[in-house]
Amino acid sequence: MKMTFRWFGSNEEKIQLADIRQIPGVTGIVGMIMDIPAGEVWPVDRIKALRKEVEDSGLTLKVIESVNIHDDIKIGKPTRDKYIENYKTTIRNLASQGIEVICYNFMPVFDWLKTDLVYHLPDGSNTMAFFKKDVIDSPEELIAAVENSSEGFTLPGWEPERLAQVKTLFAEYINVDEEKLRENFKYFMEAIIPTCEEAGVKMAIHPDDPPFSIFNLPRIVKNREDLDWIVSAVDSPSNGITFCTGSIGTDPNNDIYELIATYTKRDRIPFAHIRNIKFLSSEDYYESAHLSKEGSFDMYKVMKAFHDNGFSGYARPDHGRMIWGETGRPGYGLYDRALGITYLHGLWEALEKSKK
Ligand code: DNO
Ligand code: MN
Repeated sequence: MKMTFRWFGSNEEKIQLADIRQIPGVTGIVGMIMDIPAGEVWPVDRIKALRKEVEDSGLTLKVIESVNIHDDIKIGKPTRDKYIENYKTTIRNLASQGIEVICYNFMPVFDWLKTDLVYHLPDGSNTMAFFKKDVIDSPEELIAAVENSSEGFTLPGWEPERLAQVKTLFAEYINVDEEKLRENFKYFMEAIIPTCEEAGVKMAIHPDDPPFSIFNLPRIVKNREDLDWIVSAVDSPSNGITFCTGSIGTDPNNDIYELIATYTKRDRIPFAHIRNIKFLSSEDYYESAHLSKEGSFDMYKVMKAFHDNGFSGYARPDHGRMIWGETGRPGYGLYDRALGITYLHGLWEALEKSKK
């Protein structure tokens, strides 16, 4: 297991590489170039500059999260071929700078969704939460619910100025059901996987968050059946999964320990997001601290499933709470993620030593 920390860039957040460098056991950054729109080529000089900045601070840059997929690819429009060519160029450019893993998702229109970005816990910290009743009939109602409970923060991608665009996109998905979305996924993967193999890059799909359909949009990364289909759609080690416990595990029917064991054994997890959640009902939950006793997952079993099946990929603690008065991008504070890392390392060390 190689422990990493997600970083959005020096212009994007207060946390600096020098801070991350001081978290014990962290060797690398999960990086991103925020201002390149989905569909455009990532230029080599931009990647090189990011790499240099990260390496100068004593860390490595081996994982990118995310190179987002243009909606025309997911919808299957004729323009998709141009975007696929751009994606291939981006893969080659990233590989030329030593990148090994590209995390991405295949969710139509928008990325992850929570209904509360600032949910207060009794200990004085706050975290993100999901209440199914707030994902009502329309995007507008959802936005209102989020605004109400999030103290000025907005869901990324749902900013008011983007709403008109979001609505047009919804209309474009009208004829895209799950079958069609799968077909479009396969078309995309068949086109890019040979490039990945050649360049030595692994694609790692992030599960849908939450793992069910919202506003009638199709979703194809929700459960074991979906994951099985995905890894077989193009049978290559370059077609992998970002195993995110806190997304796929929010459906209580998904046995995360089993799933981790299965896909680790099959060598299809180049990247893992490891965190805990606390169920408030079978569908509502908040993102708890990482410890088993703070949430609903058995984190020892999670780490054991990775460990005992030979996990050697990159991992990050995923989201954390906001603690000790920290403010900023919800889920991405420094302190609670650092605490989470230390705990995950503790579990890992115990697993390593008890094996001998
Ligand atoms: C949330 C993240 C996601 C993830 C994308 C991957 O914080 O886990 O935004 O980066 O879904 O493409
Ligand atoms: Mn995740």
